[in-house]
Amino acid sequence: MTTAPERTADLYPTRGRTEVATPRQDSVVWSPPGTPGPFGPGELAAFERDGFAAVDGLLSAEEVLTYRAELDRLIADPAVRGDERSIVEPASGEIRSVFEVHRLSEVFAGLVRDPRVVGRARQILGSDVYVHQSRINVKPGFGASGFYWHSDFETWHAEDGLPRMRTVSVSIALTDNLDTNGGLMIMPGSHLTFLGCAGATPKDNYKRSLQMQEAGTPSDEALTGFADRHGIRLFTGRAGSATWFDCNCMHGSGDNITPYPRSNVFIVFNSVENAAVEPFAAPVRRPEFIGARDFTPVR
Ligand SMILES: O=C(O)CCC(=O)C(=O)O
Ligand SMILES: [Fe+2]
Repeated sequence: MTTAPERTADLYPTRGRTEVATPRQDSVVWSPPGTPGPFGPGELAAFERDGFAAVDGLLSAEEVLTYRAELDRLIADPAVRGDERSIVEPASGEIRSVFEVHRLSEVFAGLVRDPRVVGRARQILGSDVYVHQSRINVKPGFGASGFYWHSDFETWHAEDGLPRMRTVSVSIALTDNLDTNGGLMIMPGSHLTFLGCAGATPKDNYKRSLQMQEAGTPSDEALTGFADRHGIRLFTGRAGSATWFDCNCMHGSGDNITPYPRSNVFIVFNSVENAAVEPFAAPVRRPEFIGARDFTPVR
């Protein structure tokens, strides 16, 4: 075996023979205390401790209407439906997710550049940022399936080659997120432990994992330990509210069997100082619409 000198050290081993927990090796909030921005100092401290911060009314009711109309336009467009960036529900054939919405749509590109959005990402990550991934999870009513428990960073490290935990997501509600329609659940404080998952990554894993996650799934024992230690918090809020969460939060959501859609846009910001390298635990890179390789900072 040869060791290429340029290979980036793997601080977070995963997809080996056994599940292994590693303490977080990275900061959570990267900007120095007192750095100005949309988040107040108390909010940043809570983000550091819990791994998330909820922002009520990030968007006005009027803005929500604009983004909702754009979502409706996208999912009604046969060209979008036929695009590889649209993922359909295996059972109903309805659109489950649309990836790279900030490239598909000028309206969502504007949302990424909005200072209320990118400003918070810069404040948490302490640098310029680029978009590693964007997606809308549509979650229509009457049976849209959920997202099983996972850490996003586990996948982004294993399959996309993000070296360090310097990545943050925002989930912005485009419909009301109720306590019944499949809202996001996070285990507070779980972001401080990296759970390396057991099992090698199959080639083309992403095609299956976008419909139903398998590789990168924590064991029942580990999830029980995490939940007993940290508890589980459900995020609800009116359309226009937002949840910021660290890349290593243990999170997921249940099915939506209500009549009411739960449609949220997710934007994943990565620090330009943490650009993707080769995957740490997968045979091939995922496509760029899932894991970006264009590291141009958002301006
Ligand atoms: O939409 C959700 O409820 C969760 C989505 C999620 O965790 C993801 O897209 O990585
Ligand atoms: Fe996720």
